[in-house]
Parts: sequence; C-alpha cells; structure tokens
Amino acid sequence: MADAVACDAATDFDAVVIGAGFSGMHMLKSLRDRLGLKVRVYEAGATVGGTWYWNRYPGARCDSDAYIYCFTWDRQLLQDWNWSERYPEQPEILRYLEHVAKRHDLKRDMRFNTRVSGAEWDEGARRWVVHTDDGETVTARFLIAAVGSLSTTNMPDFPGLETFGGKWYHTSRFPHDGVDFTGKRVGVVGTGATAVQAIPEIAQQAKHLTVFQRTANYCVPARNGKVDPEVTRARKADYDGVIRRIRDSFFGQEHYFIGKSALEATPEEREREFDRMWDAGGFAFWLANYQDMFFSQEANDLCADYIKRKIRATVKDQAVAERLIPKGYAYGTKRQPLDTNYYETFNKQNVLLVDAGTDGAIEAITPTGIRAGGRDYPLDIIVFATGFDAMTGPLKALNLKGRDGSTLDQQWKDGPRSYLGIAVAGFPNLFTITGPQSPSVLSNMPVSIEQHVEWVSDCIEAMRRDGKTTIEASTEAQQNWVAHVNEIVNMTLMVGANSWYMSANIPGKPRAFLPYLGPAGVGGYRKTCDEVAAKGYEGFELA
Ligand code: NA7
Repeated sequence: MADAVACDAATDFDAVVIGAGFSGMHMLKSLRDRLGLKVRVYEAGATVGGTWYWNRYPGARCDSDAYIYCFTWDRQLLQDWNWSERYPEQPEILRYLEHVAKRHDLKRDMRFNTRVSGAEWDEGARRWVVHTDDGETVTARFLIAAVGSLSTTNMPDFPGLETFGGKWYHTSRFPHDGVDFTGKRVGVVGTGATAVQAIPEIAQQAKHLTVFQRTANYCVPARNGKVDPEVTRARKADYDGVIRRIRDSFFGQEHYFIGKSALEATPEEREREFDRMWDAGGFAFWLANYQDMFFSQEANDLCADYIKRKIRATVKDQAVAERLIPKGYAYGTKRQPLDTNYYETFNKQNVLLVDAGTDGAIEAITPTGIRAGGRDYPLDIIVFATGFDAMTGPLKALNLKGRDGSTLDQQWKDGPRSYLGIAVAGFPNLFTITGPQSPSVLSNMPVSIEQHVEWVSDCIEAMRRDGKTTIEASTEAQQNWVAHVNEIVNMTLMVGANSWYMSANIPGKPRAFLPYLGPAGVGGYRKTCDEVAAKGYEGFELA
C-alpha cells in the first residue's frame, strides 16, 4: 500500500499530472520544486513506479545499464545509490523509485489508486476539467500525460478464454505476491522482450513449459551480472561526462554506430566486430553496429546471419533451432530482446516450442489448455506475454476532449498526429511526456523523459514570464512534423516489420510508425526542441 498521502482538498491546480512513474515523478518535482506550482498527480497504481509497479513477472528487469537507467537530476543520489547488478530486477528498481519519492517528498501531492477517467478543455476558463474514477473533478491550467508508452495491456481476444479451468495472467498485470509455478504445466504466449526474460525463469520452476511463438525474435545476450567496482567508481567520478554523452547520443546510451558500412569491412574484420558486440552484451549488437544496418538489407543480412549461426550453435535440436530463427523481417526492426539463457532453455527436457508457422497458430483456449494447429496442449497456468497497445493506447484511454470536443481517438483514426511528440493540435495546454512521434521507446527512456520534462517546465516558465495562459500546436507545424517522422522512417528497414513500433500488433490499429527515429537520434531531437523554444515556441500558438 502507498504511504499515507495527504493530498489537500483543493480542486484547482496549476497542473495535473497523470501517472507516477519516472515521468510523473520528475514532472512533479520540476513543476512544484523548481517553478513553485500547485500540482496534483493521479496514479492508478497503489504507489509510485508506473511500469515498475505493474510489471512484476519473473525475470522482469531493465534492459538499459542501470547507471544510466535512473534520474540524473539528483546528482547526489547518483553518487549514493548502488545498483546490485548491470540490469537490476523490478523490485530493486521499484525500491529506487520509492526512495526517490521519499527523498523528495513527492507522495504528498500524489493521489494513488485513482484513475483519470476523462478530461475536457474548458475554452472559457482556459483550463482542463479533469475527472477521476472515484468521482472527483478538478481543474488545472496544464494537463500533463505522463502515462508511459507501454502501459495499456494488449490482451488478444482468444476464443474460449472464459472456459479455461486453470489460472491465467498477463505479464503486465502480474499478481503482486507472485505465482508459484512449481509442479505446474505452464503455457507462455508470446516471445517478445518480456517473454524472453520470463521464459527461462518459468522453465526452472515449472514441471513443463510450452512456449507459443507467433514470430521468432532475434535475441542477443544481456550478459547481466555484477559490475566491476572499478567501472562503477569511474562512472561515478565522471557522471557529468556520462550525462552529457547520453544526452547527445543517438539512443540515450553510450553506444555508437561503427562509422562505416558492414559491406566495406572484410569478413574477418566483421566477425571480430560482431564477436566484440556479442561479448559486450546488452544493446551493443543492436545500437552500436555498422551504421547501415538499419538501411541496407544486404548489411542487415550480415548481422542477422551472425545471430542465426549463434542460435543454431546453441539450440541442440536443429528442428527447434530452425523454428527459433526469425524469418521475413530485418534484424533490429522489432524491439531487441535481451536474453539470459533464452535459447539454452529450449534444450531442456521440460520445454516445448509451438511455432505458429510450423506447428499451427493458436485457435482457442479450451477448458484444459490451448489448442493450436489442431492439437491440444494441456495447461494449468497460462501466462500471456502479449505486450501492449503501445504509445497511443495509454493516451486514448484518458478520454480527453480538446478544444472542439474532439477526442484523440478521432484525431488519430489514421495513426498518431503530434507536434514533436509532445503536443497535439486542438488540445491546448496538454503535454505528452514521451508521446507518439518522439524518440521515447527508441531510446533509453529516462533520458527522453528528462528531456521532455525539462522542456515542458521551461515552456511553462516562459509562458508565466510572458503572461501567456495557453499554448497549442498549430495544425501546420503538426502536419510538417508527421510528414518528417514518416519521411525518415520510410528510409529505413523498420517499416517492413510487423512490430508494435509499426502498430502491427493490435488488430485494426492503423499501420503507422509510433516513435520518432530522428537523423541524429535523441541528441538531434533535443536540439530541434531547443530551437523551437529559442524561436519563441515556433509552431505553437500562444495566447
Ligand atoms: P511485445 O514485444 O509486443 O511481444 C508480444 C508477443 O506476444 C509477441 O511475440 C507477439 O507476437 C505475441 N502476440 C501478440 N498477440 C498475439 C496473438 N494474438 N497470438 C499469438 N501471439 C501474440 O511485448 P513485450 O511485453 O514482450 O514487450 C513490450 C516492451 O516492453 C518491450 O519492447 C520493452 O520495451 C518493454 P508477434 O511478434 O506480434 O507476432
């Protein structure tokens, strides 16, 4: 349960922030303690944490190195906090966020177990009117959606689910007291980044595990473990440098492309580089590879072939290895899962892979398990690791009504439309932290979150200084941004994959690229946003 929270009975605020994850916590800190604003945060969970509150499945851990997967605005805490390993597990990250909340007294302005059920812009009062599911209505000059990019669960509509006699769970809503898989026949549906973390853990406990794979993924080793104390000391001594580098970088990580084409390198040189990245673990193979990997199919094939060889060398049964080898899309165009013994898990006697392509797709959930390809797989527990309605899902769920009463659902019926991923035309004084068409999920999230939070805070501060009460993206600026986002991604191989980046995981969701893959990554995007501000918020209408 949350600490006792002493939100006062006020009903009018300078800003309402929705969500108390990394974004909402930082947003509150910045608006309240830097600008002195009156802020209320609403959070559906029982405490802070967002993603790290909800995602408690076995093996849940961050995929970015912890020394940069944290707040950089608390410089003292960067020195004082010690992560136990390279990629800490969910409970440790949640402990960290709880510690930050306590250290900065954030909870006194947060209302937990409360979901924002709707909000509408009141043009006369120039304020947002915000409603919650416990019947409260408050008003605020600014509305800030800090709802996360991957927080609306995708639970596919499998026929027969209601007839299942065992227990079933979605990874993003896992029971807080855990699930005991001992002696059970377990099915995992999905093989995305979540499942790749969970499967080896569940396989260790369960009597038998059946993995239902729709699309094979290219997995690379995480190489989690203790970080050499000397490395940690050096990073702590150079945090200013670290922060500068990740802010200027492409992906918010200390990873840099190899500045040549994969096709220019000799086979020996290429193999050496691939080995180096593979051994480094983490996102190195994905984000520090040859610079044409995301553009040239030929270059990409060389990277993909290396991983395919690794899969064949790791998985003993070659028929299973072939099923685990991705087909039909380019390497790196779906979210990179980091694995710890993922491929090795398929060598275990108690693990069975059911591949939609070769064995048949899931047809139904039955009272006793899952039917796929005409065969019944008996199960006691089903774990759905089927992902999220990414990026647009959490914002649409807020039921926002803009200036003319229109909703994001209506505005985005053909795909997301935003200006800089931070504002939407027709929705004055609404800011979307790591919203669609910003780098967000293609970066180390805390870096992108901090950039947005700082930009929004500066913007509100400037408005206050200049006596402005409303800011709204112009339709023209928004059109140009949408065109720019799509023009860039159309030059890459990303558009060829049926990924959640491309909105392809949700039936009926218009096919559109959700984040922003800028030509200079998060560093370039930061510059663009700063230039917009420096030109008096170019592309926005202020009144
Ligand atoms: P993902 O990456 O969306 O993975 C979901 C998995 O579930 C993926 O393998 C899907 O197959 C599979 N899936 C989804 N719907 C179905 C249906 N209807 N039938 C069978 N299989 C299905 O979600 P994750 O939670 O793993 O990761 C999300 C992000 O969280 C991750 O990228 C990190 O940023 C953190 P598909 O590949 O779509 O064929």
